[in-house]
Amino acid sequence: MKLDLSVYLVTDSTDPILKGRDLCAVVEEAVKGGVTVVQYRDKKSDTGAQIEIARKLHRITQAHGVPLIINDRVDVALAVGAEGVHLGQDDMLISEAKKLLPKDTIIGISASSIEEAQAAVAAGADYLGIGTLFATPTKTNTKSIIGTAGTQAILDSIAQSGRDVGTVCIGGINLSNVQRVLYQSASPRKSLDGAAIVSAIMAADDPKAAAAELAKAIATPPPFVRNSEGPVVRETAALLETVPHIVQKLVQVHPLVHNMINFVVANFVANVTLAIGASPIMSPYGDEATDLCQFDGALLINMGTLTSQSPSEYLKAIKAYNQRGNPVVYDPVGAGATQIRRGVVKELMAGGYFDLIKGNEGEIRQVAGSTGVQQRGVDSGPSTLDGQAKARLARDLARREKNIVLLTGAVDYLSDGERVVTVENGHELLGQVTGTGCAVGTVAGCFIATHPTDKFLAVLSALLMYEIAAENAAAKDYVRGPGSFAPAFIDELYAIRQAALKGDHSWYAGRAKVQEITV
Ligand code: 3NM
Repeated sequence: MKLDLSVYLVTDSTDPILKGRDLCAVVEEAVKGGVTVVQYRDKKSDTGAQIEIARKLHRITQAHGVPLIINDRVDVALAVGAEGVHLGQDDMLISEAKKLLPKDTIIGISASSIEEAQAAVAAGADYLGIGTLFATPTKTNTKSIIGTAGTQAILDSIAQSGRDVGTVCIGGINLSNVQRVLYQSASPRKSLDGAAIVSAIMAADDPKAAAAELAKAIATPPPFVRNSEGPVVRETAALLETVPHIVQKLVQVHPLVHNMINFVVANFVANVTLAIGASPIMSPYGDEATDLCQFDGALLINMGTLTSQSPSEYLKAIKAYNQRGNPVVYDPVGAGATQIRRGVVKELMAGGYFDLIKGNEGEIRQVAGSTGVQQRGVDSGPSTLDGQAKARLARDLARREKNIVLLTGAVDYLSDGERVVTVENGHELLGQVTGTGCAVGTVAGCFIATHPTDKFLAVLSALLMYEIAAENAAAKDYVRGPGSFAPAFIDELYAIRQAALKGDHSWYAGRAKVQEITV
């Protein structure tokens, strides 16, 4: 029988989790709810008690055809005839355990790095418990928090071994993040087989219902993937031909965009949004997202004027939009400027899915995890990367996060993890008016909400409408500098919108300066 690791329950006998209930009763409920593996993990009971509990658990798991795995204790597994053992890096060596255990015993190993994972695979592990995924109060003495990016790197490295080894991830997994975790952790060559969960089942008031909900979620892709399934235009020439039609669609759809944006630019961004034919709402209050996401618009997170409250408000809103499957755009303003912002970037990246991450070179490097990025305020600072390196940065981040990345500058780099295009439209006066960079995130969000099945095309359309309007504004003879440029720019966005509404695409003819580049 093939080992089904999909809903892997790890037990915990401590009071905060068990809350006075009987361990075996909780596990039985969880198994009835759909748990596929039970690992008995008990760091406090004596050997005799562990054997007694394991025996009871085994009767329950056997009745439901689910394997029982014993954590750490090869002797306890032997005593009760459990189907497997799970060994940490400080436990008995796998080679020693194999000598003691019957031939078909399942052996799982904890791995937190590529080296540990590769060693476990080479030693013949049947499956790996990869983690710690996210920080969790259930186990605080963990080695390192590796996130979905670290998990993905481990999966990719063990895919090379060619051995068929099972994988689950562990740490901080619950109903609200499990689908995203499985989706974002997958490498092109290997995906996780399931999720190992303690508190989200063991501490639940109704462990059976919790297990059933998790089992259902694990078996289905996240809402933001289901909502964006559809045909994608791949050829650059075909993409460019489709752009004005997407602009026309936006004007007709009139999407709502919920901005959690900085106070410096809020007014300007709201006016830009109105000018393109969309509808803005500015709300920093995370709980409002529950209602606002029902309108099927986009959410924009722009951390330009971060406060101590903003990260938790952002996370509430991101969760609501992710659950509904509506687009979320992240503009990590000043990501590398302070220690606090660097921490918030990590927190938000671990806390939700972003359909688009948009930022300047310094910001994108920080989000990608480069060390030593020091931004001066919210400016990008001098560029340290050449064109190829920028293209690679955007592509690798998009590939890792399974989303779209837009790296802005005099030349913009747009990638979906496979393709990279450069966009050279726009005007230098854009750089002289505050809010023009932030508004790109909002406008892109409106376009993704309008055309979610092809987000790359949606963001490209946003960028071209925006930057061609800027060129048109700068060309007006009454525009003498940033002051007169700003209103002229809003007028030109409005002019394109009016043309698009009539199906007039002449604003676009021959204007796009877009090139696909090979990385
Ligand atoms: N092992 P929860 S994290 C038992 O990183 C365990 O190896 C971990 O608990 C590791 O699902 C962890 O409640 C606890 O977050 C996971």
